[in-house]
Amino acid sequence: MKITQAALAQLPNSIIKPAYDRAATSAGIVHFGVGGFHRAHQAIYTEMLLNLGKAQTWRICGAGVREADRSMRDALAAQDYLYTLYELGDGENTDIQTVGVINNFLVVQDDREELLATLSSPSTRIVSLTVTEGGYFTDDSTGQFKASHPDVLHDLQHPATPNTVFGLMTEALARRRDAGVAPFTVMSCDNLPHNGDVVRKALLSFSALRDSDLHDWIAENVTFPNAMVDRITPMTSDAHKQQLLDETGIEDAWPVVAEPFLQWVVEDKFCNGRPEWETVGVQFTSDVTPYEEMKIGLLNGSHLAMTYLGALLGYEFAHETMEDELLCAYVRQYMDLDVTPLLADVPGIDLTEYKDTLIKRFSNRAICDQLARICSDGAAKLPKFVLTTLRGQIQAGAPLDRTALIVAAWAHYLNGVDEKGNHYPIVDPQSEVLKLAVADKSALVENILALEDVFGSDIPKSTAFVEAFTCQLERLQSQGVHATLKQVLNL
Ligand code: CS2
Repeated sequence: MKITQAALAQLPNSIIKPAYDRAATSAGIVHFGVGGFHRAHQAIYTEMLLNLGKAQTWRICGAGVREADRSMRDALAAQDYLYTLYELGDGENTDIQTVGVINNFLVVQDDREELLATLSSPSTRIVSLTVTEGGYFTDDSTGQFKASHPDVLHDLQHPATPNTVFGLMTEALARRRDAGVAPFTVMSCDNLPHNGDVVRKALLSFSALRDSDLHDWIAENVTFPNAMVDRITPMTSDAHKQQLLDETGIEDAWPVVAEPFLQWVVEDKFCNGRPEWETVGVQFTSDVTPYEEMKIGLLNGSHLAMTYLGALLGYEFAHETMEDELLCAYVRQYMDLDVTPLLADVPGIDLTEYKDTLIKRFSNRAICDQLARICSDGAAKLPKFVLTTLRGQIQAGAPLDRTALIVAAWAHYLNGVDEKGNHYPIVDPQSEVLKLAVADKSALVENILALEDVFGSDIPKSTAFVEAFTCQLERLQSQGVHATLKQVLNL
């Protein structure tokens, strides 16, 4: 059965459905980047509230600026913006839910004026974003806004017909200010350390280049809460869709698959109101830093620790890396010996338990989380997920071999062929530059470390790191993954 508003009543009772009248509710959030993660996380928290009869004015209007967003828009529009959340846990009670929180979807290429009007409307009180780690036009090595990026230049030259998220938000905020309408909160839900500060810096940099008065108004009136977000959400594969159809009879063009676990810790800094998300388990705090450092360092860092080595071994899914004893032991040592010593106390969290839960979550066989997904965009992920840990270790004079192995595994992975001789694509906006950097084996170390927007200018200056990196890379090249792991584990 295809899911649509009309079909809702015929869905089996085992499926959770919107418990509210969709027609009697309206949107208060515009969200840029409606991918799997948003639909399994912020959208679900908001749907839970709607199901409790709350948040009636806080439904979500999807927004897109990329070509790829059109396909999600088309899939959802054909289903009255309904979609299925397909939870998959190992032996846990899992839910299948039809989600009604999205009420519209606008992509800039087709609906620019309507999108600007929605962003400018007093009813829009939060603009949220999951535009990926690389979507903030920020140079990772300096933290500076990439003001000379062609898309930024386009939007500065055409302020009333922008294409980027920052051009759109700035134009909408200008219209709000001129009309005496209160601004919206800008809330990043991307996996970035201090994501609120990052989006603030990008928006203020952009608006300063456009109009200094507008910049000052935004700086004074708009808030940018930092947030820690967490839920493992694989790419929806054809196998997932088929499994859903076989299990439930539901035919969904783009369901979202996720693990049962979900967590969101947000700073309570909303300049124009917010849904009562605390009612459904969201934790509000005045400082999200210890939570995000824990989550990004331990979860996302470990993901990178397992993924490049796992891909080199020819594994396809995250759980297979946990079934590999050497790889699993290495990931746990990385968490315990490298990341944990650098973490501050996290209020209310027992780190040992947290790490045990992570291993369990990574071992979930039911979701089939693709290593290809985790491997993608390495050049943007490494600096945020691993190099912060590395910098802390360099400063502390700690041993660097395990962390250096993550970087070496990435560099070796960029050759595009695993230990079984199978070729795979390098999915990264910078793939051409990266492939070039590893093309000449004799200059590989220098060429990789010369990628300044990944490593900055400080990391290549650490002789301890360069030595550790070179050693791990040589072992991977000459002895392979398992032999390298044995040595790093002192076995
Ligand atoms: C992953 C994340 O993309 C990645 O590299 O580490 O998407 C991860 O699954 C989520 O952050 C979990 O919350």
